[in-house]
Amino acid sequence: MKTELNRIVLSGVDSRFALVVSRWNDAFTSKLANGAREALTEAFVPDDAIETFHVPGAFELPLACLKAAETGDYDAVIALGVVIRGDTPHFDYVAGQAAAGILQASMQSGVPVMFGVITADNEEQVVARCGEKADNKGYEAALSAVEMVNLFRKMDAAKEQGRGEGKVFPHVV
Ligand code: INI
Repeated sequence: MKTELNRIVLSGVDSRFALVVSRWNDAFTSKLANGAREALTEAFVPDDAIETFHVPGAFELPLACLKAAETGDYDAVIALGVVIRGDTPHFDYVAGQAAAGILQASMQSGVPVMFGVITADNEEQVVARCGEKADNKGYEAALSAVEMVNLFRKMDAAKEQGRGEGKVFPHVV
């Protein structure tokens, strides 16, 4: 089942985002980047609040994401890549390390780093995930990035106000 998108009103106002895009399978990753930009634009993020960086392949995404996150210039980082099983016998290494490294970049920096990487058995599956809006993994990752930024703002605000003994949603038991 697909992630339910647009389930809440998201605002990316006053937030900055970094897109880290793999050049491997560029014909597809460029579509992911376009999808991500579209989602950010719809969340009221101006163009000049979106920075794009390119890396050679998905394996290089984690380090570049960590570096971007550690600048402190971005509220969230969005990693975009495409790894196709048919292309390489080391698919599992590239895809697995990209996923693990992206999570590590997030945990290490404390900045949300989104996993906008398509891992697929063949090109047909990739095409299906590079489409429009909810059918575009970049669009989905960017919406999730905005959601995380909103959540962190809410958590920070609640902490500052000392509400609910540290609970973000004091009404939730
Ligand atoms: N990188 C990808 O992003 N996708 C792939 O499908 C892929 N294949 O098939 O090998 C790929 N390999 C390159 C890898 O990400 C590194 O750039 C390379 O190994 C240099 O470190």
